[in-house]
Amino acid sequence: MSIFRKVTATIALATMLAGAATAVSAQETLLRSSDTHPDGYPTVEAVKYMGELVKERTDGRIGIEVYHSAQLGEEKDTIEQTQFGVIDLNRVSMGPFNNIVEETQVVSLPYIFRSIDHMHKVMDGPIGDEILAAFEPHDLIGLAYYDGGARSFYNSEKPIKSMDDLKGLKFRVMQSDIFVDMVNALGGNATPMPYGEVYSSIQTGVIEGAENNWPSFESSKHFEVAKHYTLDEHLIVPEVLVMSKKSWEKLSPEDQEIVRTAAKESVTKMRELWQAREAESEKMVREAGVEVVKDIDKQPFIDAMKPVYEKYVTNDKLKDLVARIQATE
Ligand code: BDP
Repeated sequence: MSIFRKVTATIALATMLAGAATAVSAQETLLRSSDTHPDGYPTVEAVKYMGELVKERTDGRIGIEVYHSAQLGEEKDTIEQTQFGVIDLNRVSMGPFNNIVEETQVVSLPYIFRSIDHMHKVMDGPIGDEILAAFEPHDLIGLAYYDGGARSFYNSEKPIKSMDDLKGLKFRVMQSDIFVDMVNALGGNATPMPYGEVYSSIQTGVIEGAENNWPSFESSKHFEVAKHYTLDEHLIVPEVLVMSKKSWEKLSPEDQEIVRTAAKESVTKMRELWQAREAESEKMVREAGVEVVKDIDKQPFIDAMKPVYEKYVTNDKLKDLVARIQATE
């Protein structure tokens, strides 16, 4: 987006929202929350649930309205809007934060987590808290982490049974340099682009594929145009719920506490919804005739990531984080 279009979009959005955290009545504050996913998706439902908790605990003074289905824009743009205070809350993958909050890079490294359990242990503990705190100098308050499963490659051309099969195929990645280098190191060609453009780009052959978890592969309908899915599980990237620091500072310390606690409590709900949705999405996608390659030797993929780690894990802070994540049992 050009600067001009971006500024125009920001003004348009600001006008549409008539100022974030609008005072609906003398007493009521409505926080606007953005999500790229459709209504009913676990992240959308979890933030709605958080909203119910907040409303109950503030006797209706504060509410949350979730703008799902990318109504407020694509992630990269909504992140900026959240930093500006035009959007109050935003549920996003950690990936698009990589070029803003350096610490998010470590949890976006391919194969950094050995399993979902390993990811939970790290993110639920002191390392997770440290990374949440790292958002604040960037005008954002990190509230809680949600699950994003494991991401794997899908494409329209052929089943991928080894790294060799990725050669020459063009894959869309989220807008972060790490993912570009990741795909290139595996022998494919990476094209960063907004999520909303992926379906038509595969359909028209601009790219051959992308990568994502079961629920996103299903809800985005990418499975209709990419019939080959290989469970190489190269990324387990947590998702994060952030609040605009500007909106946060408008709340009293008591209300901040209520919002933070409700966000943390919505995590359990999210994980339940996520597990159920993963199973449903897998069933739906398999029934639609997608060919799934499940048994793939991941070791060559893991080995190929060495240059990616070397390129991104450069300073002591990041080296220390990576070492501590790897040492977490
Ligand atoms: C999904 C994430 C979402 C990202 C999307 C993507 O939940 O935040 O926008 O992937 O690939 O899994 O862009």
